[in-house]
Amino acid sequence: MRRSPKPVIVAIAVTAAAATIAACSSSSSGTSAGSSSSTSSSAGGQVTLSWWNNATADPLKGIWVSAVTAFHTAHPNVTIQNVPHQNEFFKTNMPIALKSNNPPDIYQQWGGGAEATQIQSGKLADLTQYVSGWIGTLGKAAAGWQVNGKFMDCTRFRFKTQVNEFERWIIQNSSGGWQHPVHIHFEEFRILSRNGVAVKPGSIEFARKDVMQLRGNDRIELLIRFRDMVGGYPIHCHNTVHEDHQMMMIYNVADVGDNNTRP
Ligand SMILES: [Cu+2]
Repeated sequence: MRRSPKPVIVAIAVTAAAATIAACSSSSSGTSAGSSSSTSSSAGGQVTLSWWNNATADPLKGIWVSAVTAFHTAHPNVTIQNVPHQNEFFKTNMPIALKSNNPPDIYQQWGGGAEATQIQSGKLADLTQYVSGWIGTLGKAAAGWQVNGKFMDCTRFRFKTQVNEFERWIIQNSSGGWQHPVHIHFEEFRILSRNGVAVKPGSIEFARKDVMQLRGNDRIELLIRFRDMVGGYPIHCHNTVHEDHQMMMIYNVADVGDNNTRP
């Protein structure tokens, strides 16, 4: 490696996650945007809540039905109406439901841009205080799609590389079985080794690439060269669900790089 004083190893570990749960506030106190859901009801100590989720098919559909039944058994005064919808439904109809002050009491959302906008509407309840005692027990399932434990931040570069230099990067999948097709923008790279096994001529992986197949627990060592252009570029998982929910980072090709080995 040409980079002095020693090659930079950029370790990029990806972790897994699922959607987040958002709840709509039914209180109008403290905010002019408070909603009044017509789908929840309370009478004689009995509460009925509507829940929109995307489990339209088994096995998850059956799991949620069982969960709703179990919750009602544990809390006989609470009935949850399980309402499955297709994924696209949430992108188009949740904003409409919120704008019309007729949202479900609980709904599924994927963290990221759409949820950020909905939070700004003031119509969602912050559940942090209610879940902080146990949410950690869910492990990665509640951790969000992250790179090196961080979500995408469009306002800053995670690291800088130096123009006209090479770097050696380590891309490590520690997400517990999820696969991530990782796409590096701007320059193509060469995979040097996968899980400690050198990639040699004749292997399909020997050619230059801009996307790598990062299978469960894979560790890929690659060589990447930055030629005559400077500027900011993204690295992201090419699974669009992961990508759209913050499994992404941006880096900067600059006149002077840095030695950040865990950006
Ligand atoms: Cu992914």
